[in-house]
Amino acid sequence: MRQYLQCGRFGFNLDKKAVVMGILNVTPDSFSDGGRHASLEFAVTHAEQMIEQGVDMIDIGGESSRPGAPVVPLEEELRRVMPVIYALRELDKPLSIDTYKPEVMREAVLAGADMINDINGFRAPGAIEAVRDSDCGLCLMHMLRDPATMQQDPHYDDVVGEVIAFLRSRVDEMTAAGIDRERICIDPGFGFGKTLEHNVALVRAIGRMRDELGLPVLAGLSRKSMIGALTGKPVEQRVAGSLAGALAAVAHGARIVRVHDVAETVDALKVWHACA
Ligand code: 7PM
Repeated sequence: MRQYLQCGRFGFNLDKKAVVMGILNVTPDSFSDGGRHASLEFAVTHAEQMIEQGVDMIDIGGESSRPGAPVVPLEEELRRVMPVIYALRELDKPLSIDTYKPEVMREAVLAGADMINDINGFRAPGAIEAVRDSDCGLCLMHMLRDPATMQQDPHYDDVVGEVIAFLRSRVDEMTAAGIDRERICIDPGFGFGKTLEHNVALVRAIGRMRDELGLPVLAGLSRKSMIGALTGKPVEQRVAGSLAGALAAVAHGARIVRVHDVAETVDALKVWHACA
């Protein structure tokens, strides 16, 4: 199976190696807030640092999807995200926008975003239409219910089968709308309505997911509670655990890893690919 992902101005050949998506949070709680100007400066500096460290694409997120976190109003999300897209566009790195709001998708695509990363799998009314007529990449993630309720005693009869079935139905709806498969990658959504056991089963099933849907898999394990549960470490001490998670995902067939710790992940993948 050939693994390629069309991402706006860029195209990724994923046959031989995995690529690193660096997380850029532009939520005001991700730094000590000194106002909008300071937060834009902070985001640009962080992005430049990730580029120096060898990041392959930058994932810009303006809404925290933490379970129970307050929903960010549309206008506020646009105020956070749009200046960052404009500021980073000239850096010539693929820009992904982490949003489930169709209006943000539309604005981001107009501003030249290369990828839309939707934790909601483009289920919002108008989401598919918002991205259909562009050539941006699309990350389609599985989430159980919604961020407010997803971690309330998540249950599956067959977690792998159900996640694959969900992703298949979303891919089918998007391709039926005329979207090219080359634009789509899939993501089991680690931590989004999953217990530790569910997450582990899904890491082990990445190869099956890729083969059954014939699409590249993105894995986001970085600093998540799964890493905390396995190591007993708080979030600021999860770098080594997250690296092991990223390598395990790649060993199982993931081709995009979404991470906070770009320098460490880039090094780990260089060694991994040389020895794999
Ligand atoms: C609070 C809770 C803050 C959870 C942030 C998060 C993914 C994603 C996120 C993922 C894709 C985090 C998450 N996770 N997009 N966005 N895949 N495609 O830990 O796993 O980064 S937000």
